[in-house]
This record gives sequence, C-alpha cells and structure tokens, in this order.
Amino acid sequence: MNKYLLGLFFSGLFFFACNRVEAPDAFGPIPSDNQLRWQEMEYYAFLHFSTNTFTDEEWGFGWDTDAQLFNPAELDCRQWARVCKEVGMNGIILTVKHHSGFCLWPSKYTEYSIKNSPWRDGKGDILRELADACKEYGLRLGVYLSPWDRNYPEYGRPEYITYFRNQLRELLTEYGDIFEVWFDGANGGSGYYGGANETRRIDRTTYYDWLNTYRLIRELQPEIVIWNDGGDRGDLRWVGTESGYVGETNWSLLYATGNVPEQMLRYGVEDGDVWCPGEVNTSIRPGWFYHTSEDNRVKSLPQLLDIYYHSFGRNGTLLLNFPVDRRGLIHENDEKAAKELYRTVQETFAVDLAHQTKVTATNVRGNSKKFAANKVIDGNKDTYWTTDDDVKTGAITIDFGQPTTFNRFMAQEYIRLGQRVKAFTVEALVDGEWKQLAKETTIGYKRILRFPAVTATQLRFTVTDSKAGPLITKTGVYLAPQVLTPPVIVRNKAGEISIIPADTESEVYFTLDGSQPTPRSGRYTAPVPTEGKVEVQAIAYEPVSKKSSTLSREKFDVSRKNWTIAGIDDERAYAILDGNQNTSWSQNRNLKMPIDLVIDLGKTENLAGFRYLPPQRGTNGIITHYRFYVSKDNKQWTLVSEGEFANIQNNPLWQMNNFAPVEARYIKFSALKNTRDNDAAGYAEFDVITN
Ligand code: FUL
Repeated sequence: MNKYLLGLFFSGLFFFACNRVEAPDAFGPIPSDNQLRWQEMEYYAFLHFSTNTFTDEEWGFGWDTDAQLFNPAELDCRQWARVCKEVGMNGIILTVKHHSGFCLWPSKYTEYSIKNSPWRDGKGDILRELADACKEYGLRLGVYLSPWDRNYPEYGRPEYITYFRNQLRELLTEYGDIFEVWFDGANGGSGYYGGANETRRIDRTTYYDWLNTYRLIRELQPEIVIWNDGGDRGDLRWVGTESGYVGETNWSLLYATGNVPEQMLRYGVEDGDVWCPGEVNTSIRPGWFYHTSEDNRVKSLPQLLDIYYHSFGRNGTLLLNFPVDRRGLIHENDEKAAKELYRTVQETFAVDLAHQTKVTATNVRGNSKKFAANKVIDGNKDTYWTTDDDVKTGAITIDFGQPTTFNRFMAQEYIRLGQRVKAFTVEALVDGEWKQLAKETTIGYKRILRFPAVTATQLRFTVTDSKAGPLITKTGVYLAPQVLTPPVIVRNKAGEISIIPADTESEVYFTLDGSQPTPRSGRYTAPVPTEGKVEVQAIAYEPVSKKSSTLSREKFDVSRKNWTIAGIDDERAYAILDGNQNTSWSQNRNLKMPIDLVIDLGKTENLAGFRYLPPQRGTNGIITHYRFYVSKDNKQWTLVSEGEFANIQNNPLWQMNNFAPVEARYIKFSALKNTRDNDAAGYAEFDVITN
C-alpha cells in the first residue's frame, strides 16, 4: 500500500471512529413531544372576550348580565388572526368561557351563550370562525375554559363536572386540532349560580377530579398540552405572576405531587421529578378585558421588550393578551404596540454575529466532529456541542476575527436530553483582556442576555456548573438597536411633579398643556409645582443619537395638598397620598373588617369617582370588596358605590370606580374583605376623580 492510500485508510478509520461516538444518555426528566412542540412555538396570543367586554368588568357575575348585551357589530376573527400572524405569533388561545359562564360557542349544554345574543341573530359561532381564520393564517388554536363558573346553577356540586366535561368534549371534537387547553385557578367563591346568588367554596384539589378530565382530553386530542394552575399537574405551569416575567433561574422541572408554592412557580425546581415548563401570561394593557379607559395605557415598547426578554429570554414561552374590544376587533393601539415590538425583535436578531466565525471548545465528546464546537452555529436544532461524560464544565470561544460590537448573547440547550446547565459566564476579549459580561444560572430551551454594548474580538461562553455534560445546540451574538425608556411621572402630596428618566444619559422634555413634547419644549430639571388638575406628557431624549423615547403621559386630579387622614395620628399613613406606588400603609392590626379609611379633602369637591392602588409589595391587605361613602360634615354619610375589585390579587393595578357626581368634603372607603380573608386593609395610593 503506498503512503497516499495508507493516509486515506487511516483518515477513513479516524472519521469512522469519530462518528461512532455515542450520544449521551438523557439526564433527569425530559419533555414529551407535545411539550417540545409547544416550547418551540415561543410566542402566541391570548384573547379575552366575553360579556365582560360590554359591562366594563374583569370578572362577570353571570346571569345578571343579559346575553342580549353581547353584540360586537364588527367582529372579525380574520382580523385577530392577521394581527397575531403579523406580529410574529404562532397561535391563539381564546377565552371561550370566562368566569361569568357565557360561552362564545353555541354549546348544547347551556342557554348562556352567543346563541341568545343578537350577534349574527344568535346563529353565529365565534370559535368556528376563529378556527377557520387560524387555519387560513397558519396559526394553532387553543381554548380557555374557566373551571369556575359563576353562572351555572350546579356549580360546586358533582353535576357541574359532567357539564364541564360535556363542554370540553364539544370543544375538543368539533373545532379541529387544539394545541393547548387553559384552566384558570381563580375561584373567588361568590356567584349568581342560577339565582342562588351566594358564595360557594370548593376544594381545588378534589372537586374537579382533574386526572379523569385529563384522560378525556388526551383521548380526544393526543397532541394537546394542558395548562392548569388549580389542580393536578398539567403539562405546563403558571409562573406565579401576571406581570410578564419568570425567574432568571428557571428550571423546567417541578415535583410531580404536592403543593406548588410561589417560589417553585417562579423558578421551577432543580431536582424536580417531572418536566413542567413555565408559560408567561400577561396582557398588553393593564386589564385582561377591554376597557375604553385603557386605550392609552397599552404597554410601551420598552415595557414589552422587558416582557420579551423576561419570558422567552428566560426559558419560558410568552402568552401575550389582546383584549378584544366592543367592536369585536383587536384595537389599533394594541396592534401598533405589538408590531413595534416585533419590528425591534426582528431588527435585533436579524444578524447573528457569531455566524461564520471560528468556534473552539475546551472539550469535545470523544473528539468527535458530531459534537464539535461549531455545532452551536450550524443553524441545526438537532445537533449540539457536548463534552465527555466525565466533564461537566467547558467553554466555547467564538473568534470574530475583528473587533465586533454586540449587546445580546443567546444560548440554547438541547433539552430533548434534559435541562442540565446550572451556571455559566459570558466574557469578552477587549483590548487583549477578558472582561466578564455576565454570570448567570440556568439556560434551558433558550436564554437571552442583555448587557451594555461592548466591542471585542472574541467571546467566551463558559458552563461553570452542570448536572451532566452540557448540551448546547445554539449560541448567538447580536447588536440590538438602542431603545430609550420613557420617563416615569409622579406627583407628590404637595402637588410637585417629578419626571424621572430611566438612565443618566437622556434628557427629559415635558408639557403640561396636552401637547406633544419635543426637544424644543420645556426641559425638565427640577420638580414642577402644580395645582389642581393637570396632564403631564414627557419624553426621554438622547442628544448624541438624537433618539426620543415613546411618550409618558399621566393625568392628575385635584391636588391632595390639604388632605388629612381623619382619626389617624401616624405620619406613615401619608404614604398613601405621596404619589409613590412603592410605599404603602396598612391600617392598625387590631381592627376588624369592615375597616374604614376616612379622608378630609380640605374643601368641598364635586366627586365623580375614586381610585385605589393596593400595596405593590407582598400580598397582605389587598382589598377585594368595599363600600364608598361621601359626606359634607363627617357625620351624615351617603353610600355612593360598593362592589368587588376583580382579579386584584393576580393583577394588583389601580382600581377605578365612577359614580354619579356628588358634592362632598369627606370620603369614607370601607374595606369589607381582602384576598386572604383576614383583617388587614392596605393601600399604596388613594385618590379621587372629580367632575
Ligand atoms: C386570571 C383570571 O381570573 C383573569 O380574569 C384572567 O383570565 C387571567 C388570565 O387569569 O387568574
């Protein structure tokens, strides 16, 4: 054999040997095919739509709202699907039945549905129209069927479970493939219940007999994933908040049985025995349902970007809600905001600076090409870089070949064989020296890091701790465009307006006359004294790039300068009038509900409503039921409003209530009940709305 043939023989043998290196075994729990398919969807829409849309509520009561009220004259499911597709989403989950029990499909099992509404003369089927639209636009379809039904007469009794399963059977057999079913855990207790009008408590762990319901679901839709925050473990978990984020450390693992405390929802558990990844659900507006009053409170681009990076940038998926409006459409403002987010994300991730670079690793499994470092940039989600079985740490170095500027880093584990990485660092080679950019914990399906732009010739990604040899399927390096965060506007009790920028580089410009601020309007330098009603609009402006942020806008009512909290001799109580949402005050712990808060407004005002912001830190003292009284003399009181703050526990926003205008100098807010059923009444802020 000549030298040439011998060389060929040995390199052939070497090639053969390399490619015979076996793939590692799975480590710990692994995702099912359904969970994997779902994870890769990454981004999909929630649509909240029901009678609530027409009553301006977050939680409807049921029977007391006539189905006749439901009449979305311009309803167009193709518009919903078009918007979702155009903003980069892959599916839609519709609230086919929310807590009020009203059904958006003509269920055979109830009269409380669109069949008794004027919409399409009672002959329509919203779910059918949506299923068709999803097919046309290539989107997957999911359903939210509320387990709590505040209308159904048998709720709380075994008969309701039969009703619930009958409805599920309709939904899962008559509308084609359903990718996800969503079972909300809310159970406020009180309801109309066919006229009983009472509080019905159920045991969430036993009442719904979930395991048999799951069996039925999987039989009808073998490819579905089940989301359940109220009972036995489904396929996916809630992340414990509706504000749009999951923990930076985020294991897609949970314990198969037992209670799930909030910590576990937020972070998953490292030694969990079942695969249960987190889905981040949040709304593009403050509320889940449409309220005209929130038309200008759609989340800004920086807020949406935070949600983006804090959800599927942290090994979650993002279920972003559009509240369908009274016309039956996704509102223009919501569409615009979601498109801006999509454009920015597209722009950020269009060019992967690691593509076509030289990538090396400290260790490669069996020295095999199959597991080599460059697998992280080959664009193939079925290949990965990994190490020998006894090596649990290792680094990948990306050599750009020239100074390269970037501010985002992305890494993905090959989760088919389990989630492994416990800790990693990212460093940049700047002027010949390694500089640490990040020191983080988990990766999972996808982790994206943001840091200030850096110019470097190399990037080093080191897995510093892992349960077993790390399996990295992709890394990416990007340069995101600069997006300025709009400033925060607050007014203190004295009436002084402060406008706070998010960073030190940008300047702030503002107006008080309702006009659009520009770098030629007043520049903010110090708190601005104001009296009475005022509308403040402000922008952040960066003089070098000449970029402006989106607009911040706040409307303030009468000044609270002369207000006093009656009968309270404690300065700390004034935290509720200081304009700072992060400070709060709780009434004396020895009081028993109802607990009254009496405020002297200092002079007679023409009152038309009030606003209450619950404590923003912790969950104690969040008031759910109230009565609101007014008085001219602090003796004779008139009740002007009473009711419930729906969904305030999961979504602790400003609660606004309007009533027929009335002249008064004193107000009394009486707390009747809180989310924990104890005697704590807490407030972050309290304000009035004048006519
Ligand atoms: C909550 C519900 O009570 C809200 O109304 C909303 O549907 C949200 C997605 O889940 O817990």
